[in-house]
Amino acid sequence: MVLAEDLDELRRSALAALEAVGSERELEEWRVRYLARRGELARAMSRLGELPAEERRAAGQAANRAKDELQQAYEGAAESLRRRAAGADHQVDVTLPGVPPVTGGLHLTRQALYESVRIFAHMGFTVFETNEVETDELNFGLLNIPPDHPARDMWDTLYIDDELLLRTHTSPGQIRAMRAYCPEPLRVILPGKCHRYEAVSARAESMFYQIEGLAVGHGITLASLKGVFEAYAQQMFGPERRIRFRGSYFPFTEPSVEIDITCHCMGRGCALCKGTGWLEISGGGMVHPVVLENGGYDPSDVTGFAFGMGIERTIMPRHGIDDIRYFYGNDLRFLRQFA
Ligand code: FA5
Repeated sequence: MVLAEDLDELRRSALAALEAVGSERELEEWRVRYLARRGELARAMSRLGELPAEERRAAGQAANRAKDELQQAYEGAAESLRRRAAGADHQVDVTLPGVPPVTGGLHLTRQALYESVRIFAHMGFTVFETNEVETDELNFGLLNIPPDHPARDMWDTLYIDDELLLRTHTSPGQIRAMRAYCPEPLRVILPGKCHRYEAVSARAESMFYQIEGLAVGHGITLASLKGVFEAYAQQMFGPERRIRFRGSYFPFTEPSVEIDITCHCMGRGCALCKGTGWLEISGGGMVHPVVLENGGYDPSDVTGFAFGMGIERTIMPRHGIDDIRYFYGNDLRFLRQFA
């Protein structure tokens, strides 16, 4: 039965060719070659009439089966091509190069805050968090700076209304901490954001961070402040560093000092320290008796020291940063150097 064998061969080669089809165009070429009116299958079937009558029926049935099978295979291939095209957008090309994930990092100020907190924590200080929006009374009045006191000019203030303001320093937290701890002795640091209505320059920002330190108890002297501050400076900036006190004035400390640290030029004199060998990093002093009283303590019983340092100005020399405006200018080229 030569025709039947030809049909079988045709069916197998058509199915094999369909396996290799990968596009709509190739599928159409396949259909024209095998299934169209003048295609190979139609040509083979046209030979049915040449067969003797007794063979024609069985061969005709075999031809119809081959035709049905190829037609079904054609429709299946068309459907899978359609599905592949619809899902093409979602396909993952595993050979493409990867996209590195963008990782963030701690801001330079935050790193210095954490480092400072760790150092003070080892000396027994606890972090006390206080308000960024303060009352005039806490920011000034209870710190021994009544209304119209000339010392108010030391802090150019951003007021929210007659009573509320953005704190100009972390010192109002002293009152809050004392009221929270009194009558127990306390040793706290108060890190936080401060705001001043100031002309911005290479040395001054309108928003910056301070770390306030406060210790109240028996037998606390200016020498305690010196010891604590020297230990901090040496751990933060290097064991060779020294500090010195210079007489100063703050209404809430008596006596008051400015605290300087030896410059990294180690006294040889450089542009940063203007040839003096010293850099100012903090204000400080013994807590004024009026302030102790406002915090709830009896100044005839206990004493205390306090300091307040600006974080940005303190770490600028360490990183060779000559302009404070880089800190919050949000220039990633600057920030990434410290991430
Ligand atoms: C005060 O703010 C006092 N509250 C410090 C203090 C606390 C004294 C406790 C005594 C006892 P002063 O205004 O000097 O003081 O600011 C302290 C530090 O904050 C400065 O040494 C400086 O490092 C930083 N600082 C002040 N103003 C700015 C500013 N505009 N930009 C950046 N840092 C500033």
